Amino acid sequence: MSKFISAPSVMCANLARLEDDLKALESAGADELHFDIMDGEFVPNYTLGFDFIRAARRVCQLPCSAHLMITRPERYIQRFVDAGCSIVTVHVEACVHPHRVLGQIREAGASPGIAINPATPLTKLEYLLPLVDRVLVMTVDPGYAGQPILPVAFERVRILRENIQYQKYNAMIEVDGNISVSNAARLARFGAEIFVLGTASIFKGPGTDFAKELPAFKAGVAVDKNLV
Ligand code: S6P
Ligand code: MG
Repeated sequence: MSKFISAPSVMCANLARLEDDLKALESAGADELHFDIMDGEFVPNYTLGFDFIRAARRVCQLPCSAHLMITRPERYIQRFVDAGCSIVTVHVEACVHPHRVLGQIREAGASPGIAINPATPLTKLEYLLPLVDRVLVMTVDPGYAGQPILPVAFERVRILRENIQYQKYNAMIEVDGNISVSNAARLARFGAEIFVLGTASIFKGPGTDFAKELPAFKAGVAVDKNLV
């Protein structure tokens, strides 16, 4: 049976009450925290940084995963690991020498991931798949929460999963962007195992009851998976 790893997107939390939200996510059974790091250049937005991750680590024990939407991420790998990230994912479009950057992440003691935008050919990943623990397939153009899914995402996950299986690699597939119950179910059928949860799933605004929303989301996906 395929895995189901839930990765709530911290940028969608109530930042004014971060500690409450993180503790509630942890006790609701979230598997890891997804931190979106944006530099205003690779994507047209700014979000979280080192001190923010450090602060989250002080109040919550969940593994921290950094999704780096920044140009030349090799400059900051060690600092994200030092801030407490055990998973670091860089964009294939943002690295001039991705083999080197993925090696840097592994050497720093973290688990490397490679992310890919919806318009980038999957063949760009061909020589990188043996080096990563996960591939983050963007299902929207990165930069903002609350966007509609790009339908091409489904086919991309299916093709990538077939390729990973055929080559006998171990990389897991993570999906990010409008991961609603029905989209998650379809993506799971096609081979996704890590789901970034944002406004389309469990974040319903300040005061969200994660003890209710997270199990409801998982149950909904389990039901829908048999229907799609
Ligand atoms: C967006 C970022 C994502 C968002 C997530 C929000 O570029 O990489 O991780 O936080 O997509 O989810 P939703 O459900 O609002 O699309
Ligand atoms: Mg993300």
